[in-house]
Amino acid sequence: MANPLYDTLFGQHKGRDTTFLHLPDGSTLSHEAFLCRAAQLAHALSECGLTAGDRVALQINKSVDALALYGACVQAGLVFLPLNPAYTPAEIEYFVTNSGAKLLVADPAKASSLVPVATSASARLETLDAAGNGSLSDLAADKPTVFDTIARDGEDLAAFLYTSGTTGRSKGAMLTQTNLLSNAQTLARLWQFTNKDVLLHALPIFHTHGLFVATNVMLLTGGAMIFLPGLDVDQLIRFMPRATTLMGVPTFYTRLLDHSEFTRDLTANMRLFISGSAPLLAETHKTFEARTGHRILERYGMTETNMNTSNPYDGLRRAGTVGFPLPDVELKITDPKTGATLPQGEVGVIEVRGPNVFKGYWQMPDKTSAELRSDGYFITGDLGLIDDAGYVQIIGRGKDLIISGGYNIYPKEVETLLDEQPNVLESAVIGVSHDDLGEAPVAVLARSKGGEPDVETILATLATQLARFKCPRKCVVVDALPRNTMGKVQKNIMRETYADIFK
Ligand code: MLC
Ligand code: AMP
Repeated sequence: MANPLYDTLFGQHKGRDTTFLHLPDGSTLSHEAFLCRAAQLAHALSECGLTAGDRVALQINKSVDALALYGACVQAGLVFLPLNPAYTPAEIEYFVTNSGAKLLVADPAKASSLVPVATSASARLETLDAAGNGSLSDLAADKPTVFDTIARDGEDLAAFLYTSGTTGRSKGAMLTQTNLLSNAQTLARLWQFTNKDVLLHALPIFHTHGLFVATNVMLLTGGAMIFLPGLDVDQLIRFMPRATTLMGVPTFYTRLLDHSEFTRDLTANMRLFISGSAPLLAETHKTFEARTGHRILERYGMTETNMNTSNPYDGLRRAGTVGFPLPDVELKITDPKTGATLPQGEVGVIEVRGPNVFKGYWQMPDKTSAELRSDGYFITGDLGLIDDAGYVQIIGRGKDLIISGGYNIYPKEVETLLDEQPNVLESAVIGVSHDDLGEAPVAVLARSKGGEPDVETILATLATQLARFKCPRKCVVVDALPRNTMGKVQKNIMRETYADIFK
């Protein structure tokens, strides 16, 4: 029976003893061994009572089993819903409840704090740690290493990735098999991946970049990954001579450039460095080329759309641009007020259409119709233009969003909590330029009449409710937030005022 995503990414490798994963301890895992583990986990998921279309939420550290669980979900027709291990139980509760996930897979160390979450969401709780131990692993241990793949078609859902909104709660972006597969096929062709490639994989696998762009392309083409738990630049340097490609957020590249052992010689075996998820400064692009002789290939994507544009593999990779629309993606720049298409060179909202564009937000028809036009164009909320040579440039964001080290922070979510704190009249959270993370959140608190906010206590309170990466790195207290004559808070003025706060 057909299951296009499973058959094309995973099933094609059945019986192949080629290396799929190189692990930091020197061990390797073949494609066949990986498929066997995924099949055992698929049996374990079935034993948990899950059937096609059910959501599986997981908040576990990056590991071989975490990746095998992705394969297991695809094979069993389940919807894969990975969550950042940095999220607090309060954040997880929303995702599990909203998605109606039937199963939550957690790290054993966090399981006790997630029991109330699972109970209130009526989800079953199983555990799995980075070493492959836990109750789900126990269930999988004695299972057969083959599993009858559940039939699915291209329109069936394969994954939910939650993305926050400028207003209200996070939205579950529903991604179909075709969304994922078409994008992997396009990228693999464009970036000329083959089974000879070895990708240095140091990204998290709960976001589009590390999960779909990196992993799906490598599965599709049969190459191998040096699979690292996270970004440790010493490790990148150690493994780089054995790799051919790297995908990273801009912080990867600025940290590499800060390392004295990152030299042209070290990159001699590399054929491609790819950057995305946040703007790569033209300066970083140029410094990188001067140091290594490689021009970083920058591309642009989103949770809702996978990848939309890419600089060319052959041809000029233009610093400060995200290249051309992918071959199967249509892109236009529109007037934010009227939706009319703007001429080349003018700044407007970037809209995209193609097989990569998601199906909508889970159980949020209003939000879906506000962002996904009936003709299939998705309104990205990014502001950009198409330059004279056809390259897309991202100029800014129409949405109030901070991207810190490739993670999205929606100021509204943080401001809502800050506004509830003692002696805070109101707050504004802004993104300020940060050498390492690109930008980082700063909170500006307006004191209430006669009161003084206790910044330290406020930050400590926030840390119990929000993932650490969302917590402001600096907090300033003022008498009043700057407002324009219409009474609207002027974040641009605050961004200027505090521009040097991290210098
Ligand atoms: C970690 N911390 C961050 C942070 N990452 N703070 C702000 N922004 C970040 N991105 C905080 C931790 O909470 C901790 O705080 C401290 O920094 C050290 O944590 P760490 O885990 O040791 O950090 P580090 O390993 O240095 O991680 C930095 C990073 C990582 C940049 C390598 O954040 C990362 O891998 N980012 C990639 C994100 C990504 O994959 N995005 C793709 C989205 S998909 P404390 O207080 O506890 O000390 C997408 C679509 C597309 O956007 O186009 O690709
Ligand atoms: P996410 O919701 O996490 O998928 O983040 C998607 C957002 O990241 C996009 O809407 C852009 O604002 C931003 N983004 C992704 N790639 C790039 C890039 N190469 N340059 C600038 N911004 C980017």
